[in-house]
Amino acid sequence: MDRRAFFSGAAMTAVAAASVSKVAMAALPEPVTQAKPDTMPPLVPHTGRPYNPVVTLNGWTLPWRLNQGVKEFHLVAEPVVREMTPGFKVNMWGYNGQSPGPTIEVVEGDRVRIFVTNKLPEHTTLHWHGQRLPNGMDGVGGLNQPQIPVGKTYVYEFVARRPGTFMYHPHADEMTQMAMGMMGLWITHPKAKHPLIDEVQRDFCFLLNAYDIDPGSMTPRIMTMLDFNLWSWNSRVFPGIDTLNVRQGDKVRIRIGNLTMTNHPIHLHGHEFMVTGTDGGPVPKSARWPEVTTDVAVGQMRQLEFLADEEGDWAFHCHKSHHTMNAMGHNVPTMIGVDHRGLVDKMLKLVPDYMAMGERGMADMGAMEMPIPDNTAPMMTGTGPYGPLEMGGMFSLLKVRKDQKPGDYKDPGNFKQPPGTQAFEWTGSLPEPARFQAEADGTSTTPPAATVRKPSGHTGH
Ligand SMILES: [Cu+2]
Repeated sequence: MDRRAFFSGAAMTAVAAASVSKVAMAALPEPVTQAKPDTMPPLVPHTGRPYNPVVTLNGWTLPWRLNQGVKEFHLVAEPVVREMTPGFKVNMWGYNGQSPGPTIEVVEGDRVRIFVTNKLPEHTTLHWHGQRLPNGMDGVGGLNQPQIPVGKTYVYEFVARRPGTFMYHPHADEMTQMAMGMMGLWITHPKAKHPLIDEVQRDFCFLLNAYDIDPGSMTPRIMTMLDFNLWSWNSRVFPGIDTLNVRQGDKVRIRIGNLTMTNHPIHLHGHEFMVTGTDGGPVPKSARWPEVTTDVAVGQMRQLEFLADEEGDWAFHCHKSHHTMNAMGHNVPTMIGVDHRGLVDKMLKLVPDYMAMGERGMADMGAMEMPIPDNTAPMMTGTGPYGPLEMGGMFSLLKVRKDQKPGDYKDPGNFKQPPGTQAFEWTGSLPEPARFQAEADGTSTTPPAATVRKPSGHTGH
């Protein structure tokens, strides 16, 4: 085994496996793991109070066992390999086989016990973002509890006191552990009809996260503060993010938590939504207004709700244009308008692979899919029915279909626009451009430059 492979994974696995004995694990709820990056169907509750379960994009919900009225879960913090998009695998840290960890779903009033086993190469804790709980259960290592040493299992116990969308993440060496992908979602469903929580047909959730991974490498750089190059939803980038597939007329809820280092204005096409909740709880009806974009700031959760009444394939993405791209260099000069003629031949003598790029904009990149190192994602990629989408990162689709069956989350394929409802090429004559009429006639009503009186009493303009 070469040195690099030894340090990249094998050593960590060996340490972890040796340090948690089988006997110690036997009395705990069986740790369930999941390696597939697909969106798993909702986990319909088999015990306890019923509720309408959520669907975690490219994720899953952790099963529990009911032990004398207490819902018991078992999270295992461990190194994982996450496929961010087909062809691109990353060494991350996560829970139960994946980053993010599985979603935990409970009901308001549930007594909950979570076993947390540490199979990382360093200590960790778990913090339950947004929960009302006893101070000693809040999970800030060194403050509320000792750190969970390597190989040990700690138990957290509390009552899920208020309904809402929450998150979990370590509060121990946070910079490293969150940069490596340690996080998950927590949903507390209301125990009865709630005046501020509507019933919905589809309830999706995902976390916003970001990584800095050099093209061709497999492990995130953990010291990065600003210049991340992979902007992901549940540690997946477009085209690896599953689409949100709904039936026309469904009431849809999407819960989005942000555990990156910057804000993300999340934008939905074709519909307007209301923000019906935050990690502080449901928003009073009088404080809601319609939006098509809502900013999800760092450490926040936003819960969007809308009626999916327009058929089609609607883009759904972060509105920061650099967040809908995959790994790239940022030190490329803008070449728009630069005349490359003659330059290519000269450059080819010096640099055999030289390629002129960007003189007409960067759209050529979408179609070119230029050669890239193994194990990364093209900067602009994905193909739709009409050509390259020129997207990456935080981008997916809301697919609204008349014939999507209730409870069916399968991708219905591309939307076929009905005849006469799609933008088309104009082939008639084009009129000559004319100056704006008032300006051309000299009948402009623009007032003459104003005279400004300066404080000193002098006039100027
Ligand atoms: Cu963004």
